[in-house]
Amino acid sequence: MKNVLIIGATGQIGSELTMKLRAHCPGGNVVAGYIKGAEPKGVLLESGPAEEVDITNPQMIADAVAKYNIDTIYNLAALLSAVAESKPQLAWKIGVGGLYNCLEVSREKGCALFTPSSIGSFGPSTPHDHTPQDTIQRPETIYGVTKVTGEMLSDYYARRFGVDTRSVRFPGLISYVAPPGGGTTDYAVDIYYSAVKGEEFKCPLKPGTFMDMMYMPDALRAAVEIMEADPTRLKHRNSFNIASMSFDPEIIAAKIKEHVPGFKMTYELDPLRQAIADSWPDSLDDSCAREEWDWKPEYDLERMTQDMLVNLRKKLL
Ligand code: AKB
Repeated sequence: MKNVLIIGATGQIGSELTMKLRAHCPGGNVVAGYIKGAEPKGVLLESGPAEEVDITNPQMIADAVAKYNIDTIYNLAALLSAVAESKPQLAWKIGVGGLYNCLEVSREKGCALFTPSSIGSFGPSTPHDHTPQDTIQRPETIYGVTKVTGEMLSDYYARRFGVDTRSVRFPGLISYVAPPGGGTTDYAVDIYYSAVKGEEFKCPLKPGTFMDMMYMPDALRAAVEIMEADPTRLKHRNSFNIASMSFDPEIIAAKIKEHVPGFKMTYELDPLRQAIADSWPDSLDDSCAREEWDWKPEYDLERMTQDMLVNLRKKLL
């Protein structure tokens, strides 16, 4: 991977992945693809090229690929699970229509393509504990439907046309850099902001709601490592379970309290997010990723909490 196009480069994952890849691919072009109204700023803008690339416009993708001789596309455009429920048509247009555009450009120009899937690709009939790599995927959200469709379409393009499509199923991602927007797992980011600002946190999910979560540095490393993995070892492509920690609101609140003794959490449930979270796995089995490309997380809840608190204090206080 040398010349990379990141579609959705100013979002929660994209803003950090762009910077990581710019450091990782010296001498290459790592292009920050953005949409109108979400232009890159600051170091993201100054450290490399940027192009307007609307994923629903295949010509814009093809033009950026041709202009920078792109060999790898990271397709990070998506509406997250909760917001997608209020705009299902747009979620499909971006999640599936946008992916189709990326696949077609990749087929024509010979690009490798990364498109994240999610724990949201599973549903209530999936085994909830240690969810296997290959299992029932009958999600009940439009987000999940786009993710399962995306996994299957990406595998089809790999089989049928030889497009090098690869993917991981991201858990809820936690970071102090760019906030998520409209996800079911967002509470696990918001809780740290409240703790550092000295505010009481109103948790939208009830105690006992377990979900997989991951610290952003591990997620970024997974996104790079899967694209650089030895293809002869890959039995799966779209998409690998990856995991590092699973907790419920009580566990993360107790961990924060160890570091911020005055921290207080109360509950103000969001029925939509609760229903989505209840339909998702409690914990994933990531043994295939470990076996096929040596995936291994570096952050557990304690290490992540220390790092989040140190960096959020620098950012907010
Ligand atoms: C969401 O909550 O929608 C995302 C996800 C787990 O895919 N963070």
